[in-house]
Amino acid sequence: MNDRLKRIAGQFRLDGKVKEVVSLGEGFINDTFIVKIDKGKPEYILQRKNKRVFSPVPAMMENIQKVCLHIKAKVQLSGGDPMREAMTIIPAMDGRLYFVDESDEYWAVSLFIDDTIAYESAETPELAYAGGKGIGKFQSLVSDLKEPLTDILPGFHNIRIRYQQWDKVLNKDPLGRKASVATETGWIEDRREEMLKFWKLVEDGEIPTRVSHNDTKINNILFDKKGEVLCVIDLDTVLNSTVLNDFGDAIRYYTNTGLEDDKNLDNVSMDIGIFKAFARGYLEEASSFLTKKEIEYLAFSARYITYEQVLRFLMDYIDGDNYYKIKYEDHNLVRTRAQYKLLTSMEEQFEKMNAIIRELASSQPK
Ligand code: GN1
Ligand code: MG
Repeated sequence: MNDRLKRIAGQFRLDGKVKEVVSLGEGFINDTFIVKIDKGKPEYILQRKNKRVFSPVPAMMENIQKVCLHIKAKVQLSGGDPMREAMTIIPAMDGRLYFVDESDEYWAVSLFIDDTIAYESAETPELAYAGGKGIGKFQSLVSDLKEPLTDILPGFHNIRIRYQQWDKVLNKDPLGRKASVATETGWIEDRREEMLKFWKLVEDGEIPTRVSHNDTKINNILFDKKGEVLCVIDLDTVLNSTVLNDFGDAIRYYTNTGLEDDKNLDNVSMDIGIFKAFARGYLEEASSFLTKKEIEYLAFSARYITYEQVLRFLMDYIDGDNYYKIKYEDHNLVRTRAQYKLLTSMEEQFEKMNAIIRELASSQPK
């Protein structure tokens, strides 16, 4: 395997000869490696892109490149370091942004940004505040990127399309698991109407469509040693959608007092202090371009994305675990229940969340 990985890494325009390829991280979708070269630095990130999820991969790489070049140009203008504050995609020998191997698998390489910290959870309000600023700044940097991105993930955070997938999977019930998850299925059905009502605002343009990241968990951000956000990474899901997805997904991840797949549901709840800290950082950067409607729905977006995540995990469980990597048989069901617990905690604290957003938004300079 390692020789194969070294051979694949060697297909890219690296600044040296490949010495070693080491596995990295725990992504649910792609496989990620670090590439070391003989003279030491720089190092590179090599990823096998999941072509079942991202289709077509070349269009995804074009999207990523557009976003990276746009950010680099702006960082340069403001006197920052474009090699550290934006991702750098390394092309293959033939100039393409990806390489297809003999098994028809897609690979891509980017520069590894060193001297940074990636966190798995937001343990302190300070970190959540910095993360909020980072996501707000990212959105503000791409807010004037006018070229449309290709929709390589139709319906990614679009609940209307999710329901189509859901209805199909439930009808098919390939492993006969549906009967055993009637309670969990009820959680989804009970909220169908309110979720569609929210999504209609996006469909009708009352909530605008902008460039958004769509996968804002904390480990998709690199922090510098001072604790500030240096660079937002994992751009596979950059799309034209609502930026509320980014806020909501970050809240889902940052505020969880337990794990995404916690077996002990007592561990899982939404930490309102972390919510407030993230929202404060976010609004400091984003309130200048957000509309009133977007601000009004910020708190709800956390419920929306968490709900969608419950649906996605449960749908994958019923479908026979085809989408998310799992570590044990019921993993997707455990994830479903843990995310549902988080959702109910958000529902219970919803009035407080809205009050915090109103207070923070009203104290921002206009
Ligand atoms: C996936 O690949 P990763 O781990 O960053 C997923 C997200 C989910 C997340 C659940 C393309 O993200 O949408 O929220 O798992 N990415 C894709 O933790 O489906
Ligand atoms: Mg990731």
